[in-house]
Amino acid sequence: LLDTNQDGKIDFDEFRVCWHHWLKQVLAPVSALLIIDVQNDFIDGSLAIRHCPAGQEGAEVVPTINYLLDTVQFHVVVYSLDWHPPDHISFVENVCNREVHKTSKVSAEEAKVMDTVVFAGPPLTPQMMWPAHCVQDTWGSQLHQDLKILKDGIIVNKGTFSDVDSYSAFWDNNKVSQTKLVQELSKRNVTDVYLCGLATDICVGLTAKHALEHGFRTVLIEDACRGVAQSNIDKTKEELRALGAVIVDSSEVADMV
Ligand code: VGL
Ligand code: ZN
Repeated sequence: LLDTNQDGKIDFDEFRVCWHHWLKQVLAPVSALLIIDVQNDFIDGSLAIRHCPAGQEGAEVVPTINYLLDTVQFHVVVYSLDWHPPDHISFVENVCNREVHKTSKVSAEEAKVMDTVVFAGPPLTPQMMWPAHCVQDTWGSQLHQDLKILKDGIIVNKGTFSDVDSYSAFWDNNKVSQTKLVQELSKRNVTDVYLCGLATDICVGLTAKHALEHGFRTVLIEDACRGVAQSNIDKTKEELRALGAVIVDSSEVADMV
């Protein structure tokens, strides 16, 4: 599989790339469970998933995730938190305080939840509108009270800058800034990431996509996630499969790690 030089030696650079991309995954796998945004606002608060078209209780992920934490020996556990300042760009309540670009189909006056507004840049940012949610240091941004919190779990905040949203726990939506997540995983030699939490078709999905781009073996634990809209959940799963992700049930994970 590895090309050799004319003198029959393996090229070091090529070995290094192969090591990072798949030899390590076979010879020295290190697993991480990424628990995405299991926060009050997505469960009982302003963006509760039970009020969305897919209509299931966000809280249903909690016992499944606790079961995974109790029965599977992940090397690393990460809790991501949607962690917005009060003046965040995604809050529909803030539209009138921001400059909307002339190309925006929706004006500041008519903008409502789930409309896409284009804000003046740079960069021009099409932004889906949400009710205020997961404001830093409020009840809504706290992890669900029944979720098991490991004392050596790593907390990763995202969406912390006022002017850009961040569905993914890796990159912001403009792919300009990164959270500390990839650094935390890399320094622990993580090769395989397992994803669960809220919402399948938004934050879990985009985090999984970015995990694949970073070269992690990526596993979505389907029954440990809940989503917003069924058609988007299906689309997300199809996209992730095409990109090389594996989609499993929580009962299958113990045999994989
Ligand atoms: C999310 C909408 C806005 C999510 C975050 O965690 O899926 N959705 N911010
Ligand atoms: Zn958010």
